Amino acid sequence: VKVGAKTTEKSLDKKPIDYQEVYNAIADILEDNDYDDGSIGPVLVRLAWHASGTYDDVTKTGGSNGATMRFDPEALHGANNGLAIARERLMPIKQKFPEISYGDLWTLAGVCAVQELGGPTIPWRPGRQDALDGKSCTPDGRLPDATQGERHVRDVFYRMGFNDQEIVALAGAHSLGRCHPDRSGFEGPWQEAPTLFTNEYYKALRDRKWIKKTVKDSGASQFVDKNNPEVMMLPAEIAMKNDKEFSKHINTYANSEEKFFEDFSKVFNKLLELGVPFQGNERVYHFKPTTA
Ligand code: HIF
Repeated sequence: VKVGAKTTEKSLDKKPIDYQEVYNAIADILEDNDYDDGSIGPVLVRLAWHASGTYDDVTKTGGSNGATMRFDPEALHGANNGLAIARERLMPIKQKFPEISYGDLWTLAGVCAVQELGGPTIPWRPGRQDALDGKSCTPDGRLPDATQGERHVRDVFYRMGFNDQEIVALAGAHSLGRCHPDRSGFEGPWQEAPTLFTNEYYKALRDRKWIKKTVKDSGASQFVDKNNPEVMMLPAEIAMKNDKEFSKHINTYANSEEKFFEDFSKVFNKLLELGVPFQGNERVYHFKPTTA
């Protein structure tokens, strides 16, 4: 029996997802004048990264596949404080495109936020499948602890499979967003324009005079710019600045935003794909920014 095109179409009950449409829908909800600095983009980038950064390259566990942060105990891990807000903000998108997995949605949202806030195009492909419960939640402690030093940063990112250059290329994402005393205990943005993706983070880290300060509400120790105490650096970042190998790369990216964008695009894509069981035939998307 010859199966006509019509019959074939009818028997497919699922319409393929147009991920550019999902991207556009997320881009549409980024701006919010009542939230932080006027955009929910930064917290979406943090959600994408915390979903992915639990990956362990030795046991091949963790990562954005499964979207296990929806479940306890991972939802309750201290490192994920404040990310329920990001997950809730994406629910209307999930309702509009119910076929998308949470892991795909969260990582796509991170890509969208970086691009819409002025960053480079990040290649992205679908393929994450949702876990049905919290059985594959990762143990607490896989994400970095900002109170620690460069040895700890290396331990955490080497475990994911990154090298020193890649760690520093990722770090520039802190050009976005801010710390919240009620989430991490730290306070403030890393530089004065927290809704613009630029290489200003590296310039600030390299060139400004950072002095130690205690956050009043939490008692946490952080570093602030001597000339503008509103902006901050985490203890882990000052430790990186004082590390010879890390500081070499900080200097490279402070000198060239172009090089930063090129390397960030590769390394953020790598982060978001850690542990994802791709079939190999997924289309790679290069999303068109809505601002262009
Ligand atoms: Fe962050 N990060 N991060 N981070 N992060 C915070 C906020 C953001 C670390 C600690 C913190 C990366 C690496 C590290 C973003 C993106 C990335 C906060 C503040 C802390 C403490 C949370 C809060 O109080 O709301 C440490 C120790 C890291 C290893 C060096 C990544 C590279 C920079 C991997 C990355 O992409 C973003 C975006 C935010 C801002 C969130 C917001 O709500 O504005």
